[in-house]
Amino acid sequence: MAVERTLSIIKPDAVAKNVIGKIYKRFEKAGLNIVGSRMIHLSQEKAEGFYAEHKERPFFPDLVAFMTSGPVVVSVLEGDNAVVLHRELMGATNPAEAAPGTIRADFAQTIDENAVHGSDSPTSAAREIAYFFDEAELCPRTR
Ligand code: RTP
Ligand code: MG
Repeated sequence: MAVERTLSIIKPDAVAKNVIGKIYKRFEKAGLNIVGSRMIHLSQEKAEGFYAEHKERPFFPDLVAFMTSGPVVVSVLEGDNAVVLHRELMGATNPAEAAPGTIRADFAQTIDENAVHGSDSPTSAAREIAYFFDEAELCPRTR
């Protein structure tokens, strides 16, 4: 299977609940390597740019308000089939529909505050990783 990279965001609700470590543990247990990581409090402009594909959707203002409500952890995950594997670990967008044992089932309450973001395709992943990280900041494993 192809080694891929994907962008993870641990959203403000999950950071506020102090479950960064529990979420990272799931990535590591699944064999995803964390090759970039940073905590950041998104500005309105940065959040709007990140979610630009949704800017005409009715939920966009609430989404941006939520994403700027507190700090987030942005990470680059690397591994076989990373994009799909990460989405499987996250579970469905609406936590009420997320499979048992997924991050959203266990740590999210509502569709608006759903704990994590993950790139939805390798193309999105490339854009989203470049939105937060320079290539030189990423640290692939050497051992
Ligand atoms: P994300 O981009 O955050 O990883 O989530 P996703 O792919 O599972 O869902 P997406 O369709 O990209 O939507 C982005 C975020 O917008 C909020 N949303 N609210 N009220 C609604 O119908 C609705 N739909 C989407 C969610 O917080 C979702 O994570
Ligand atoms: Mg999405």
